[in-house]
Parts: sequence; structure tokens; C-alpha cells
Amino acid sequence: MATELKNDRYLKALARKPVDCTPVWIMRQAGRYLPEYRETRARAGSFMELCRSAELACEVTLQPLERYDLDAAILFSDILTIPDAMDLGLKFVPGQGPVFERPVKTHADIKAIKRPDMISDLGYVMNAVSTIRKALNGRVPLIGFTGSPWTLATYMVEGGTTKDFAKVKGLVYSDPKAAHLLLDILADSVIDYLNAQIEAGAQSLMVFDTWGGVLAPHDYREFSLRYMQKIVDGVKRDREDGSYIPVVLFTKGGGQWAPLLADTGADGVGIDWTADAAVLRAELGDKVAMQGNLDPSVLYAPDEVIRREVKRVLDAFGPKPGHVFNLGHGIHQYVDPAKVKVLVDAVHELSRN
Ligand code: 1CP
Repeated sequence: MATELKNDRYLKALARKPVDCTPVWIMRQAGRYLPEYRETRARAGSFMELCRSAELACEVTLQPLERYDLDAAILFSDILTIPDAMDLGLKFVPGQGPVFERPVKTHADIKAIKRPDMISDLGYVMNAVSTIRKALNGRVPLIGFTGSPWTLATYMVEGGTTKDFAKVKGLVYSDPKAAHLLLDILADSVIDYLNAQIEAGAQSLMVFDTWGGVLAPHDYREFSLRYMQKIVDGVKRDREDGSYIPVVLFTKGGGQWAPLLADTGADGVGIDWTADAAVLRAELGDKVAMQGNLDPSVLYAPDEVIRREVKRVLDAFGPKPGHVFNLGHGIHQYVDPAKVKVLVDAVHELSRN
């Protein structure tokens, strides 16, 4: 476990310490835009079988690191492993995305949910973490992750991907007590999950609040932020061996709430491309590190435009320590893999001190 890190730029930036150049990783860096990912996924049979095999999950986690000079690896898994372990019957339907056979509909459904066991139900994720950590052998740090309670609740109540969030917002407004009960079970499960990932070898953690941005400000505080606060408080960031596991919170579409996320005591706050990085950096000062925020669509542009836009993002965050470069959201599946090399190399070259 104590293998020394050969590249600690990412952890240094999250600790707001100076780095030789800005670290970069890419949300969904292992995924469908890579032909080698599609090949491994076909071999696995299905997406969940890929997640359940520590060996194959490790293989796809490392694929983007072979191609690009990335400064972190992210566990290959999914945020929906927790609802799956709650026995909602998760299926990935081609062309439709995730679907739950038994979505959560009533107060009674919520009361019946059991907190997953991190060994018998989710041990496969922990096996993947320890396998990847070993294979990395200190090359770059490994990021573990989870969905936020609110984001997980949207999938569990809607039964899959949604555009209007009618059912889950219906629950919030018609039976807020039931919504809080569900979010509480999810927050407790997420805390167990992240602590287990730390035990298995995760060196940093990311909370994806992909759907927090669909809430009105007061509802965001009550139904999303409150539970992320619980997570920040419940994750054991200080390890007995003296290491520290930083936590990054990311609410997509939540730039206006970045100061609230910083106030939780998280180590980093992720922002998407609709937020003004320069304004937020000035506002947040040295309180937290920040991650982001290139529009993923820039990767469809000619190389010189990618370099120009990378420079624009670097300039917006400024020279102060504490910036991790990323896209503002996951990389699209139709991006040409060659463009990612242009991006990663431009980040290092244009930020080098
Ligand atoms: O067919 C396939 O191969 C499945 C595509 C795929 C992939 C590559 C899914 C299904 N999940 C993943 C991996 C994944 N998901 C990672 C791996 C690590 C990496 O970044 O390289 C991570 C971190 C996630 C997280 C995730 N899953 C989020 C949060 C981040 C985000 O993008 O906002 C969400 C919302 C999901 C749900 C999900 N998983 C998969 C799909 C198709 C969806 C639905 C997305 C939606 O509702 O629009």
C-alpha cells in the first residue's frame, strides 16, 4: 500500500500546493470514445459484468493512461452500483441507458430499502479498487467516486434517466419526509461506500451531483447540499498511516452554489463550463481547490482551437495553486481519441512554470 507516488501533481493541487504544471484528468476518461474500451466491454458481455470483473475494470481504467499523460486514474465503475445493491433490478438498455425494474414509488418502498453491505453486496467494487491500485504501482493517484444522494435518488424514483424529474420532484413536494428518509439512507450508504473505497486503496474521492442543478436554490440546500455535507463529515479523510484522502464535490449546473460547496469543508469543488471560473476563483480565494471546466464540445474543434480554449481556461483559473484541469462534464462518446492527446499535452505545456 505504501508505494510512493511517482506523480503527485493531482494531490498537490487539491492541497493547494504549487505544482510544476497543472494536473489534468478527464471525466469518463475510460469509456466509449476509446476503441479499446469498446473491445473490452464486448468481451465482458455487458456493462455491469465489466464493472463486476476486477481484472477487466482494471484493464479499462488503465487504457486512457496508456494513451495520454493523465495525472490521475479514476476507478472504472458506476454511480448506480448502490441502487443496484439495494435490489432495484438495474439493467442497461441499449439506446435508453440505465433502467430500474423496481423503482421506488411509495413511502413503504423507501422504508423497505436496506443499507447495502460493503463486502457481500459491493465487495466487487472494492476488489476493483485494490486491483487497480496495485496495477498502478504508484504511477498516478487513484480516484474513487460515488453519486450524490440526490442524484442517486433521481434514478431510483424515476426508474432511469429523465428530462423533467417529475416523479422525484413530485416526491419532494408531496412527501418531503419520505424524500428525506430516502436521502438519509443513501447518504449513510454512500459514507460506507466511500470509506470502504478508502480502505481498499482509493487516494482521492469525487462525489458526482450530476442532477443537483435541476433544483431551485432552497431545494438544492435542503435536498442535495445537506446530504453532501453529511458525506464530507462522515468520510474518514485522515488515515492512520498519516495519508490524507481529499474529497471533491461537483454539482453540474451548480456554479452559483460553489461557495456553499466550499463551505462544506470539501477539499475541491468541480464546476462545469457554464460557470465563470475567474469570478469563482476570486470569490473562493484559498478556501478550496477547483476542478474544471472546459466545454466537452471543444474536443470537436480543430487542434489550434482546442489549444486556445485550454489557454482560456488556464487563464481564467489563474496562476494561484489549487487548479485541477478537467472538462466541465463527461467526454462525449463520438470524440476522436487523438483530440484528447492535444488537450492533455496543451494543459501541461501551457501551464508549465
Ligand atoms: O455502454 C457502456 O459502455 C456504458 C457507458 C457507461 C460508462 C463508460 C456508463 C453507463 N457508465 C460508465 C462509467 C462511469 N460512470 C464512470 C467511469 C470512470 C470514468 O470516468 O472513466 C463514472 C465516473 C461514471 C459516473 C456516472 N454514471 C455518473 C456521474 C457522472 C456524470 O457523467 O454525470 C452518472 C450520472 C452515471 C449514470 C450512467 N451510467 C451509464 C449511463 C448511460 C448513465 C446515465 C447517464 C444519464 O442519465 O444521462
